[in-house]
Amino acid sequence: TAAKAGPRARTVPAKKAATKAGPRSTTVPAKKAGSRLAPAAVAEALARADRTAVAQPAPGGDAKAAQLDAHRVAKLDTELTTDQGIGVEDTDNWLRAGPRGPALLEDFHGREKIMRFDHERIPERVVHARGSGAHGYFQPYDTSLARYTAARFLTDPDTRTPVFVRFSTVQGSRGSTDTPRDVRGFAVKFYTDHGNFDLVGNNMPVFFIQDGIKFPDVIHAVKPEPHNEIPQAASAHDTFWDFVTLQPETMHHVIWLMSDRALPRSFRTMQGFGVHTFRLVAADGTRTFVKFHWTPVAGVHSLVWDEAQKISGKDPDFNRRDLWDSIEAGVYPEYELGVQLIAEHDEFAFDDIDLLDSTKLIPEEVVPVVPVGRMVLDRNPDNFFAETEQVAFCVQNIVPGIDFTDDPLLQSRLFSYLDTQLTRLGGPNFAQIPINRPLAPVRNHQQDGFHQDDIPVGQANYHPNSLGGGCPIVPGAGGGAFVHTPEHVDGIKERKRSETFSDHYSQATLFWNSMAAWEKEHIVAAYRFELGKVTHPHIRERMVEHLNHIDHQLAVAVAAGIGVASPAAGPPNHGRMSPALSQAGLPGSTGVVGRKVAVLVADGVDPGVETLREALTLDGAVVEVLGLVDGPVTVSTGGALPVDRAMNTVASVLYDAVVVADGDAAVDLLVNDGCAVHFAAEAYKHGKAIGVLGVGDRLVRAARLPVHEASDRLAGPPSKPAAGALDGVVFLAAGKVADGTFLSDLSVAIAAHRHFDRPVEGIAA
Ligand code: HDE
Repeated sequence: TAAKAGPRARTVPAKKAATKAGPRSTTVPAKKAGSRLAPAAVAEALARADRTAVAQPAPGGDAKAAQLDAHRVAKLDTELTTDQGIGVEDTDNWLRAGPRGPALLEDFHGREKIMRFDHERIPERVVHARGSGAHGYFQPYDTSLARYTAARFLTDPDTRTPVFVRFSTVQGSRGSTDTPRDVRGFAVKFYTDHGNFDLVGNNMPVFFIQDGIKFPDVIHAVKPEPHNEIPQAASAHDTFWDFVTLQPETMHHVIWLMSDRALPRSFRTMQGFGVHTFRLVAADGTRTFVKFHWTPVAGVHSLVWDEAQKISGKDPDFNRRDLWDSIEAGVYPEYELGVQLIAEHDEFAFDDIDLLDSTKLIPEEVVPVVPVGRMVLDRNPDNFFAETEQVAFCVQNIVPGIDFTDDPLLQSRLFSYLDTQLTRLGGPNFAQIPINRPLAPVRNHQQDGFHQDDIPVGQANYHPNSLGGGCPIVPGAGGGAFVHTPEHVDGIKERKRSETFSDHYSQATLFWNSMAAWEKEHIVAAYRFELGKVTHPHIRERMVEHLNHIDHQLAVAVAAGIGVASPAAGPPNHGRMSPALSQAGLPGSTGVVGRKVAVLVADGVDPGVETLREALTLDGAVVEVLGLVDGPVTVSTGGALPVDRAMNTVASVLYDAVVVADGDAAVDLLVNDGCAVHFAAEAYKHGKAIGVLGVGDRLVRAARLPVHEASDRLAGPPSKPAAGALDGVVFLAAGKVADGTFLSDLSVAIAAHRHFDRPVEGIAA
């Protein structure tokens, strides 16, 4: 439609655009096409050129996909050219004087090829350098938010707004691992009809600092230390803990960082938060404070720390691969957007929370999260650099119906994100990069600069003008323009923080109190691990003092692990809880969809394993059969079973559950293989569901897992009804078929994600 016309339509009238053959005319020159291209390719190139005129929604796609279409370059059926469209005779040999002679400067193709290679890198993001992106859409459920906001993309259930989302870690470099203990970025670019709205959030609802002026300090402290650039993708080092212990406002975010929230199992299984308080603005001007929440449909699930560290070696692309594979498999990551709404007159209704303080959250039990709509990620990018690397999220990108608040952290971000793109993307025209282009028309007198990709036509490049018909006309408030909400501002110019920002412990205590027993154990272990890497004793001691202000038991437990004297009783714990903060209390996954199951087999395997594989696959699980080596294994009844991978190329940490196959000969082989025994033991130690078929039980024994009265169980019912009663280990008696009760028990055990109640002391894995 005209409203969704691509940006080129604005500068080049549609009729002309077709003859100009669009941006790709350099790689697919229409004139020369006859000599170089197959007829189908020519037709395709011309059709693509046409599409540059007006972006049409692609079949089954969306308006953004159609806009990007104009920039896609297919190489199939084409011939090699230089950047100037000149055909290349030979790309394997530099032009030289004789086969053994010196290289000639004249080789324009050779020089261009090397020059382009030399300049492939751009600066990585100073934070959130490591990330993965995906396309999708957002759609509101109904019109219920219309009372609060004029933003149609939030209130019109018939409007599907294209989005691009980038998930990231914070500390590590672009090539670092996916699974450090770290905050995750959750940045969403909505390509709305009224321009781009960027909700640049994190997977934790609070932030380390209250004022943006401290951002360089907290980031310098957490990043690799300046003298030796160690450690990569880790907060477990002196400078981080030195800083946070001297800046107690960090304490709330730090306890989130020590929780399993810092180790998401998947980008599909983590929450997202806008963190700051924003405003919704209704058509009649009414303003309402709002906090944005994303809740994953697949449940909120994490890894455990031992596992996360091992994954960093076994598959540093663990989360990236999971996102990519899920989308390719059609298991689309999905999130519900929810809002907490606070009437403007209630700004000061919370005794202990200043809405402008980003180190505080509003408990969901106090202000409920109202569901607004859903976001589905259904398309992988075509090119990592062009899209995921070049996407420029800017907190300042806001659309009518939403507005900022005076949160001092938010206010600094309004400057930083625009500013950082200048260096990162090489100039002020980064909004013209295809992934950043809004779908809404862009018309103004901004001009020139590096990488100007548009050709503005006309004489008048100033406002007001008469030579250009007064255009572009300023639409004003009535014309759908963004209007800053009028607000009375009065204050003394001073560098001062509000007194209402001074409580740094009570919400850290709230978080701690709300945790399940296993979550508390993981938090204590995380503090011990991180502080155990801190070489200066006085920093460890300072941290124990802070913990004592959060909870005395917590401080005592951490102190005992890091060689610090147990502190005397601290201030009393206020005893309040917010159950919504506990992952244990959040909805989990409802089935096995997208869950990765490893099936351990060897020669002589019982054929029953095939039934199980089919049933789990049918339910949406990703089942991989692992042999001791690659290649099919023999089946006890004759024939062969294909193997997906050799066990030593993967590890239990890359799966959500393990099944041990039945078959005397096969289990003998597995029991004698250290890799297989370790596989089962490690999966058990990490709390994962384990399915044991028939004599596969012998592997569980070899791994010395404390689940044995197993043989007694086998003498009794083939498999107990409640998986929980077995701590997530589900047995099938020999000779029985792996369906019915066994299948449903195993599925329940897998969907439960982890079984942390089982005893794991002494498991060697
Ligand atoms: Fe960022 N942050 N940030 N941040 N941030 C950046 O912008 C900054 C903060 C967040 O996938 C940078 O384009 C300041 C809070 C995400 O591309 C930079 C302050 C939250 C991403 C920047 C903060 C975030 C960034 C680096 C304190 C959660 C990755 C590259 C005032 C609500 C976006 C870039 C992507 C990236 C500055 C604090 C989230 C330097 C100054 C709070 C998800 O501009």
